[in-house]
Amino acid sequence: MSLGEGQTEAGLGSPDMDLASRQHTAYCEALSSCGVDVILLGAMEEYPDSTFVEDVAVIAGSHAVITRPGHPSRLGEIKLIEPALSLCPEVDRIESPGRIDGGDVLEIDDRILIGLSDRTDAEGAGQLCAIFEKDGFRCGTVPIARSLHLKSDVSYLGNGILLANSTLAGIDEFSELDVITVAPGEKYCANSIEVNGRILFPSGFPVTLEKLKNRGLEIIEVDMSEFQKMDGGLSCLSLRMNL
Ligand code: CIR
Repeated sequence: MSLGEGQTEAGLGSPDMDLASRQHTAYCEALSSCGVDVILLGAMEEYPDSTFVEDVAVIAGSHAVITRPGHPSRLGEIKLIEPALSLCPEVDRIESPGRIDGGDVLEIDDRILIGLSDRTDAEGAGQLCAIFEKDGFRCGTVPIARSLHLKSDVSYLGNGILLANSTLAGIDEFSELDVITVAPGEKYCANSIEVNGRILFPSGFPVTLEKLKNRGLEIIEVDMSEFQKMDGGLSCLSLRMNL
């Protein structure tokens, strides 16, 4: 496992590979427990960030778009994602010079919001919008200054509920949503996922966890410590398809 050689600015030290492997297995089991069929992809040792598979494709509905990841060390990951997307009836791709990481793409019902970050530029975002607008999505962009990706700071939990860090909680794009603000000091847990009505949520963030439970949300906690060391959020370990 070459995970520890990937890109990171977390400053949390090197991941423990055995623990990372066990955490990945537990993550897959959590997905399975939500009634999802999990397809496990083979390791790509030459691409240490390839476990963060969310960045190399965007799937909305049953339409997949292969991205052009924004960090040069990750560009080659896209060549191996295509076979895994063969279940999707429609597959498009972002063309050069556009750059976009899937971590910057947030789907909110019939809307797609794209973060313009160090990894995602206006050209890449424009191409993605053009593709998904044909499917009836309303698309827009939002600048991301302080985080790796848009979804480092915000997650859509379904039923009009959004979980967001205070930096983004109040923006106009979310004005019609029921926004739960992440507790101070718990920034990492803003990245969570809703799967068939349950929320996969990183363990170790008790104040925000309580807020979600108080809303009646059903939570499955998943330990993400070793992936957090590599700047990876919970969403980025999987691509979710609704076929
Ligand atoms: C990177 O810097 O590209 C990886 N180390 C982390 C990517 C995390 N991706 C995500 O949260 N969508």
